[in-house]
Amino acid sequence: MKRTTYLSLTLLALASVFTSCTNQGKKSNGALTSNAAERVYVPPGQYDEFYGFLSGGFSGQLGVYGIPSGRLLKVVPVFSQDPEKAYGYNEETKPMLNTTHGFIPWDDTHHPDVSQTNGVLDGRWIFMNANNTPRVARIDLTSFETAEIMEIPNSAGNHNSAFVTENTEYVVAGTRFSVPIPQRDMPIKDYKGNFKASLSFLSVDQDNGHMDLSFQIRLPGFNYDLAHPGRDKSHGWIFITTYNTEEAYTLQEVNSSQNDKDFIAAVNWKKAEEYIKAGKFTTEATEYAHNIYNEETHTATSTIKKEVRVLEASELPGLVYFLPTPKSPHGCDVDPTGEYIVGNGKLSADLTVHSFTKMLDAIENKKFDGEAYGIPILNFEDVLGGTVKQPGLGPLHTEFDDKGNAYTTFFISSEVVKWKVGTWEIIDRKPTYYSPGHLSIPGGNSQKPWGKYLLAMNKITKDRYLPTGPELTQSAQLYDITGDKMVLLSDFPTIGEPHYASMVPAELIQPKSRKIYNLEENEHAHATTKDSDVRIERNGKEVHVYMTMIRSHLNPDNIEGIKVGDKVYFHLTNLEQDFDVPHGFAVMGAENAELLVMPGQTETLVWYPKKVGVWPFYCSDFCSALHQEMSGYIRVSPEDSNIELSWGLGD
Ligand code: K7E
Ligand code: CUA
Repeated sequence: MKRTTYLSLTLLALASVFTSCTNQGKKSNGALTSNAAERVYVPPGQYDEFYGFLSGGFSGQLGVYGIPSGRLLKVVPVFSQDPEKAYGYNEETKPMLNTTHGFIPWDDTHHPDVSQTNGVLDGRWIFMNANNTPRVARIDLTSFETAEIMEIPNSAGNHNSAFVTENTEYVVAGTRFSVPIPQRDMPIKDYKGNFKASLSFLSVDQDNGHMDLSFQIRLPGFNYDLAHPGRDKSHGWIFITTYNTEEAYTLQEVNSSQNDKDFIAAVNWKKAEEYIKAGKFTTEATEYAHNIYNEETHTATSTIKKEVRVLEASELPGLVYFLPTPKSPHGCDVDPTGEYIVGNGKLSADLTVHSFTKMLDAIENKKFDGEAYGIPILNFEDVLGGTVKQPGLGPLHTEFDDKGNAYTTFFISSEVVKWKVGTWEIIDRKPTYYSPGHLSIPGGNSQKPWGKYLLAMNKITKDRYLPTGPELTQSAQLYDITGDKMVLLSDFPTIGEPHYASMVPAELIQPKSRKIYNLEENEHAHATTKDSDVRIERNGKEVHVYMTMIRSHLNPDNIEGIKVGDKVYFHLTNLEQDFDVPHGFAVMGAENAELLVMPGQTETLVWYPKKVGVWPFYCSDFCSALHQEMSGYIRVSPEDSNIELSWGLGD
């Protein structure tokens, strides 16, 4: 009792310190209330209410945070190598990073999106885009591991990605840059009419999550920025912002901002399915990698696929329509009812909201205002659902709560603005520190938002954190949105640059979280599931060490007969069948990474002995009281020595 009182007093004191610091000289903001600290405080030993999945931007990874505390729980390696977990370094996961450009160990990732059932987040998988070398990843939310990566052909700058339809029928991925398709050597100045864009539909197997590139839609050579699928009444459509409808290829900051309106492309993917069924596609030769991690073999494979089905938008009526939208729109967001499509025109004074019902009517009654490359442009006035007047400067993204409100970030005026869907009136505005990109509400891009928290992800954080040299951390800010007015609760630093985030109630994921890999189900080609199978095999200069790990020894722990110039494969199997007992493996002079082997799992590290000597190896994860004893020696002899292979554990 006494302790509780002391604690809350401390928190109150802390909170008031925060308040006075943050609001220095700008008291009127009043964003941070006195009990903010309590509202984000998760006491030791207790769990957060939500998982927050924040893209790592140029780190290529996915950050997993507890919300509301902002505590970092895990960095899931996705598109970048990670020496902490040996992802992309061990033999098993290297194929995950294979592409038709070779092994690509880095990317830039922006948009995580959680799988849905009936328009509601279901917590099975999370999909995420690689911007630079176009790919889409699927992360399994039982293991929190990257389970699959699909390269996207005929795409360049896979920014407009990865967006999940209402029953996870498809993950949709659009190109940002238009390019020659197929790629060829041609003058850049011949861009107009010759460069093209692709919108890819990856179907998802509902049993195992496996993706398949079902088809692509070929579109005019604009830039396609962001998208959201329709939901409920607009299910079957996807809406995509375009910019650079000028088709400029140089000094884009000027030349792509000429047109008063660009477009939101409304794509009818149910219609696309009909066209596919009716055989209205062409099968084009191309190349893309499809990489899958198998949980039984603990090993990934990479397969190069060779063709894709293509639907030509300009030749297939009813497939695509353009909704004029001012002015270089960035975010494209659909409200929970599926009726309203919000276009966030970066250079526009107002927010433009299109009506899905009006759009259908305009299509039906051919209320067109010309066409672009054979695609009808709908009449602006006839599809306009409403306008939010002068809400702020530089709108980027919008999300929704469960009470009919929308929240939009403004990059230039550095704020989140809350407005009412349908009446378009502004209800509240709160500053962010500073320059937010995306914002996220749990389920805020689905039919069912959990309108409790809003997370704004900020690009600039000068003066918010202790300086760390020229590079400052990027940051997320959490707001309580249960009341009429938003309440700023906390700041927390993030890995890389968070663009979008998906937040999911913990109860949808926590009960299904994997604890171990069953040793009996370990189908790894080089698994050693019992100590009697421990051995070393030489095949010319290749040496395979079949080693086990259990508290607190590595078996074998003495190895002799290795020679300079050998290629040594350490195949490590963790024999533990207990939650939270990984073992690590490190050997002196390793060029790659340590291994971090989960209970029941097998992983392989390749080691090139270059120097004669006796070199230690050890477990790199503090696993027990005798962790420091979990080690051994490997003797390396000259290349021409004739010392026999031998190994052992104890005498
Ligand atoms: Cu606005 Cu890449 Cu979604 Cu960043 S994007 S902010
Ligand atoms: Cu095993 Cu430390």
